[in-house]
Amino acid sequence: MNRQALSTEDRAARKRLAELAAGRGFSIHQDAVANLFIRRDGSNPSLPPVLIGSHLDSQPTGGRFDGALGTLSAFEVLEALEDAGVITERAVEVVSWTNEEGSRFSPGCMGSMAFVDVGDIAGWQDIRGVEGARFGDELAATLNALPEARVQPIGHSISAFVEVHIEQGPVLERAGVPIGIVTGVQGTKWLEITFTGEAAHAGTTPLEFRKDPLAAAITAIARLQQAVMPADPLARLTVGRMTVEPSSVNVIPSKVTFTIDIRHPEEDVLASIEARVIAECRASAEDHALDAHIEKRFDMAPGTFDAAIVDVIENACESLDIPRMKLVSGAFHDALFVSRVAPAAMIFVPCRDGISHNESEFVSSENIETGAKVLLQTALSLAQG
Ligand code: HGY
Ligand code: MN
Ligand code: MN
Ligand code: MN
Repeated sequence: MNRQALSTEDRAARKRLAELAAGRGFSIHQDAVANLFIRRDGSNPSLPPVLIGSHLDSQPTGGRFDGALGTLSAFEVLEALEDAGVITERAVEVVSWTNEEGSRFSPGCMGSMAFVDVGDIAGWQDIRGVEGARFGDELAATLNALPEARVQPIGHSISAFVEVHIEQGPVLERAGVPIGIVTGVQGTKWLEITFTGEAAHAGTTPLEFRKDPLAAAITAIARLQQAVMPADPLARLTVGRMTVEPSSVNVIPSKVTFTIDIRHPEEDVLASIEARVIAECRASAEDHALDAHIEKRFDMAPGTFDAAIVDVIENACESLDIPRMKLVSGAFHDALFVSRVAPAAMIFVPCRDGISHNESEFVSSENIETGAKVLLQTALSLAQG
């Protein structure tokens, strides 16, 4: 499904969630970057709320569960508390973070970055989406699409944050364990590289006259693919997007732009891979007599979650007699940014064959239910003062 951030489809999903919330008498609000909050009051309004949730935006060919599972499981927790007439001391709030994926507009995690004051809402306004839309216009349309969700100051105080998410990898399924308690998240860097050469005739231009940005990109990428992941099983290097101009069968391209997504659990290794990518790209550009422009599009340092929240999730699993295992997330998540302002951790559920960012993404109803039960028990523990 294609529900990219701040799109018509994303606005429709937010609208539906807001309607469900209104139907249960929960209050809703949004902030300046359209993070959407749904609140069920507690008995002591002076206490900062417990925050649970995830994101609704998706990849161009994303699955139904990445993000949405965590957001709807969190909403289900509010409904379960309401149905059971449970009064928690702290309010419990559900959040849907804006633009976690970063696919249409980079960086990713814009909502949670802005919430913890490491974003740049003003600086993001003129960012263009891959299809050309302006971020500021799409953000305004998204805010205006939910007039019932008043815009309130960003970054309100919370006591803790817990996010349920599909693992997006094979570990839990292979281990036959229904719950992952996420202790940390590996680091991520996104680079966008543009090589500019000279369009020329494919048939008449000999090698020594060519300024071919695609040849340079292929050379650099081949060298990196042969060097980085084979040398380090923990390293991840992905070229996810490439545009070629003018993209004609018989024209030597004038310009090529491509993205490189780098991941590693160790910050210094992540930095050394980034340096290697930059060096290879610059060397290949020089070899092909080209201009290279390299931009950092996302930079999320690896991090660990709060041990106390990990313990609360562990205790929740224990009380529910649910097998669990601890693991570090290979995917980045809003929870890691949120952990800068409040104790946070995550609950993973297995997804079939570990496949995600793919429309065949699948989670069994049993695993969905188990994840929501652990989230409910965790939220209850955190919300009782
Ligand atoms: O790319 C990620 O790690 C996340 O799934 N958006
Ligand atoms: Mn996600
Ligand atoms: Mn994702
Ligand atoms: Mn996430």
